[in-house]
Amino acid sequence: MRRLTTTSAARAAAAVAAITLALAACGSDSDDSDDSEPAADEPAEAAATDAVEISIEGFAFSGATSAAAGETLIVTNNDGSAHTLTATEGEFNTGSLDGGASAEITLPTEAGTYTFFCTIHPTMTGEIIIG
Ligand SMILES: [Cu+2]
Repeated sequence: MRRLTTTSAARAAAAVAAITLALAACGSDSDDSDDSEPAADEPAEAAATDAVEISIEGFAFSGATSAAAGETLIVTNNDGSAHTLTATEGEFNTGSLDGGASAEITLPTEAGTYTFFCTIHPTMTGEIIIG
């Protein structure tokens, strides 16, 4: 019983190895002939995705009020106290930022007006329009 199981496992492993090799060979072939994939040295797309910034100072948010879908948002806390920038519906969140700290978050890809607040000081609120 035990020996039979071992033999089956060994056969299965050999079969998987053979399939993996076949797939690897196939994948390498198609990579050589596939020109539709964007080249790594295309700077245009990366440059189009700028980051927007919001800073926190005096227990208030200031800075960007709009952004492109999926854009990077850089949040900098210039206060002595820790703050967060947290979407009201939870789509994005910096987590707690100590005084002087900053964080980069990715904004939602769905267009709309997103409100946010500081979970430590819920009276701190703001909004950003994405789209
Ligand atoms: Cu706060």
